[in-house]
Parts: sequence; structure tokens; C-alpha cells
Amino acid sequence: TRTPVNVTVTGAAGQIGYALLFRIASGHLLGADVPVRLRLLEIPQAVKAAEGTAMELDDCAFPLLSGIDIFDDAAKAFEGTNVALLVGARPRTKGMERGDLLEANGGIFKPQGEAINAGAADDVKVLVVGNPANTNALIAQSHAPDVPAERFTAMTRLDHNRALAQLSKKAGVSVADIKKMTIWGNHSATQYPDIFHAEINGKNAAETVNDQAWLENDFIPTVAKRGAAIIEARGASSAASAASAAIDHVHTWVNGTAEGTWTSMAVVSDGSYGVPEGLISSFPVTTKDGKWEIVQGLEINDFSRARIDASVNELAEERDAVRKLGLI
Ligand code: NAX
Repeated sequence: TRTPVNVTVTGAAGQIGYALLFRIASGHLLGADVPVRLRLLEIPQAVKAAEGTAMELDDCAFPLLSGIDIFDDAAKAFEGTNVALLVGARPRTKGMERGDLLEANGGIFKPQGEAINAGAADDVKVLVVGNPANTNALIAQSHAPDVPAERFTAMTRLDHNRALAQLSKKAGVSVADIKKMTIWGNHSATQYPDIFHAEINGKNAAETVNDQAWLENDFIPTVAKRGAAIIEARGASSAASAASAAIDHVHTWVNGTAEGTWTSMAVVSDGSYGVPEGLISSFPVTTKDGKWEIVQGLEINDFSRARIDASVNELAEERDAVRKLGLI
């Protein structure tokens, strides 16, 4: 039998955690033949709720789940971890300025980065889901100097999947008929979902749809503001879809993208497409053998350029703000 893979999930007692843990334990994260050992991290007040979730996980009798440990100490939670899903974060509350939000999250992601640096397994892969996800990932990464920077990623797969869903409805096709969707930039309202390189059954998606008004006034804002629309409708933020996207992100990273397509991940920039080196920004990426690569050589038209620049500028501002706060 295979050695279990250690998967650490922070914010385990939260609503995304509740949707995520059962799918990890049932084999959807790493595969139907890979046993997992869960390491859950919560704040002390939420440990009891995490214990309740762990009881339910036990009660599912998942054959692949070889154990669950619960911690309120990051150093312990990341010991030996192979896959770290950083979901727990400090949400923006009333009256909080952006600086306050970044500072509060710095207080979470700095020690978690240090703990990953000190104790994680050599092959650790990190996905940051907790918002502001790109900048939280940058904070954690900058406090883990011994871990290759490319192991720290942030989630834009939910945005990617939302874009696939919207385009499939517009074109009257299945999401499986769409390839090469791209989300650029920040996981925020400035993100840019790009269909100029996407393909529907092998034909260029923008040309197939041929509706600039829909693209500008419907598609882009619908994808970018979907999170707010879910809150409005459901009375709570996206949880099952966010968990599903986290599963997709890690599964694709580990198992590779299919020939002839790519996915979207926020990864550390090497300067590609004019994105300043070091920013954790969403790009089109292919994956193979557990490694990602930014898709090179795409032609960026003026429409796309302006939108990519706007989102990347926001990321640079967030980086400058956390630098000023001494968080990176
Ligand atoms: P919840 O508030 O339901 O759960 C968050 C959990 O994190 C809580 O149980 C809390 O106790 C825990 N937590 C707080 N600080 C912690 C710490 N230092 N260590 C460990 N655990 C800690 O939020 P939920 O709906 O689960 O969302 C979690 C995060 O995902 C939020 O930051 C949210 O904004 C973000 N999202 C990111 C998305 C993305 O696409 N990147 C989409 C969905 C979601 O909005």
C-alpha cells in the first residue's frame, strides 16, 4: 500500500472547509488510489467545530482516509505536509480599511509561511484560497525562503470555472467543448477573464461568439462579480463551488493539464506578459509532472492589455501596501 499523503487544511471548520474535506477524503484531490492523512488547522475557538467535522469524516468510513489530526498551532499543522490548502483568513468586516485587512491577514499568513518553511515536506505544494488570496500567498511565500517560490500558488480556478460556465451558456455548448480559457491578474473584481485565446470545439471563442457588447457588458462583469451575486442570492458566500475549484486546482497541478488546453492559476511571475517579476498573478498555465509553466507567446490585443494592466496594477499596489506594513 502507498504511504499516505499529508494534506493540511486551514480554516477547516469554515464553510469551504466543510465542503472541501469530504472530497479530499473520498479521493477527489489526489486520486482514487492515494491515501490521505488530514491535518486540520483552526483558531482555538473553532477547534471544537473542527472536531465535529472530523467525527463526520470518521462516520463516512472513507477507505482512503488514514487519519485526522486537529491543531491550533501552525507549526504543528504544517509538519510533514505535502499539500497545504490555506483557506482560513480574516474577512473584511464593517469599517475595516484595506490596510487593516492586509495587516490582519499578514498576521495569519506570515506565521503560516514560516511554519511551512520550517516543517513542510520537501515536495510541499501550497494553494492559498483565503482572501485577498494573491497577496496572502505573496506574504506566505516571502516567509518561506527555503521553499521554491513556484510552490506557492493562489486560487483563480473558481473564476476560470465561472468563465467556462458563462461562455458555455452563451454558445450553447458543454463546458467540455471549451479549451484555453484564461483568467489574468488578481482574484478580485479587477480580474480579466479572456476569451480571445479560448476555443469552442477547436474554433476561436471570441470569433465564434462575435458579440463585443456581451463580452464587455455581460461576460466580464458577470464573472468578476459572481461572488457578490452568490452572496446576494444565497445569503452566504460561495462554498461548494470554491471547494470544487480548490480540488480542481490541486488535481490539475499534480496530474497535469490535457494536451491542447491549459488552466488558470495565480503563480509567481517571471516577468511574462509584462507582469512584474515576483507578483503572484493569474496566468494561463500548463502543468506536467507536478510542475506548472506559464503559456508563452500569446498575442495580447489592446482590449486585453488594458484589462490585464489594471488588475496587475492592483496587485502591485497590494504588494507595496504589505511591504510598507513590513509584512514582506
Ligand atoms: P468561513 O468564515 O466560513 O471560514 C473561515 C475559517 O477560517 C473559520 O472557521 C475561521 O475560524 C478559520 N480561521 C481564521 N483564522 C485562522 C487561522 N489563523 N488559522 C486557521 N484557521 C483560521 O469562510 P469560508 O467561506 O470558508 O471562506 C474562507 C476564505 O476563502 C475567505 O477568505 C474567503 O474570502 C475566501 N474565498 C476565496 C475564493 C477564491 O476564489 N480564491 C472564493 C471563495 C471564498 O470567498
